[in-house]
Amino acid sequence: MSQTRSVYRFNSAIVREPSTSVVNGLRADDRGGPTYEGVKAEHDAYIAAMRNAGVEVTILPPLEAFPDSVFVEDPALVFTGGAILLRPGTPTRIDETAEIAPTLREMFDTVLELPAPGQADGGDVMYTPKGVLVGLSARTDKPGAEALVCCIEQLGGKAEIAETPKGVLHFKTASSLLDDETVISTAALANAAVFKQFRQIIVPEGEEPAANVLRVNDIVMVSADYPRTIDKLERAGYKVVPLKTAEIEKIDAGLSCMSLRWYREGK
Ligand code: CIR
Repeated sequence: MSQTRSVYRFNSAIVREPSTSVVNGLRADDRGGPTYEGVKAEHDAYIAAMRNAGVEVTILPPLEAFPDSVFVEDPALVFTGGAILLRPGTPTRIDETAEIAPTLREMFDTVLELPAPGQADGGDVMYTPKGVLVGLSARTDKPGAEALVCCIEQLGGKAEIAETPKGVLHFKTASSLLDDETVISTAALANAAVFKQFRQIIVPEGEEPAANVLRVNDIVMVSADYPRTIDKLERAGYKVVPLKTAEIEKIDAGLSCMSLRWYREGK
C-alpha cells in the first residue's frame, strides 16, 4: 500500500445494480421509501460520472434478497494490494459479503477476511494519505475496528481508529477526503483529533448530508441538493460534479456507498 500514488486516484470500480427491493432499504428515520426507478436513475448517473472520470466500472447484477446490496461499499474494502471481506454490522446485510466475495477473489490475488467476532462496515472507513481512518459507529464495533486495523497493516498500510458523531450512520456520512491535505466534514467533527493534520472545510448548517462527497481523480462528486456546499467547494477550486441523491438519501445513503474503488496495477 505505497503512498506514491494519491489515495483518490482510481481506475477501477465495482458497483451493483439496485434491486427492486431497494424500496425496503434500511433507514433510521422513515420519511417514506425511495422508488426503484428513482434509485436506478441516480445509480445510472453515478456510473456515468465514474466513467467520465476515467474509471472502468464493473457492474454486478441486482440481489433481490438484499435490499441494501446496491451499497457495495459496506461489505468489503479494496486496495491496490488486496481486498478485505468485512462483516457488516446489521443482520440483514451480513450475507452481502458472501455475495461479493467471488468477484473480489477473481479480481484480487490477496483477499483477507475480517476475523470474528468483530463487525465493520466499509462506510466507516476513510482512505487518507496519512493512513486509513476507521470510525467506530453503531455498525463498526471496537473488536471489528481493531481487527480491521490489523488486516490493513497486513496489506502494508497503516490505520487508526476514530469516533463517529452520535446519530449518524457511518464515519463517512459526516466526513470525506477532498485532497491530500483537506477533508470536508460536518460541524460535529470540526475538532476531531484524527483531522488535526488536515485542512478542514465544514459543510454549511442545514446541509449536513453533503459531507459525504466522493473524490475520484480530478473531480469531486457532491450531492446536487446542497447548493451552498457546492458553491463553497467550487470557490475553493474543486471541480464539482453534482449528482442527485434524494432517493438514496431516504435510505440513509450517500455517494461513496455505491462503489468500491481502487487503482488496479497493469491496466
Ligand atoms: C444501510 O442502512 O445500511 C443502508 N440503508 C445505507 C448504507 C449506506 N452506506 C454507506 O454510506 N456506506
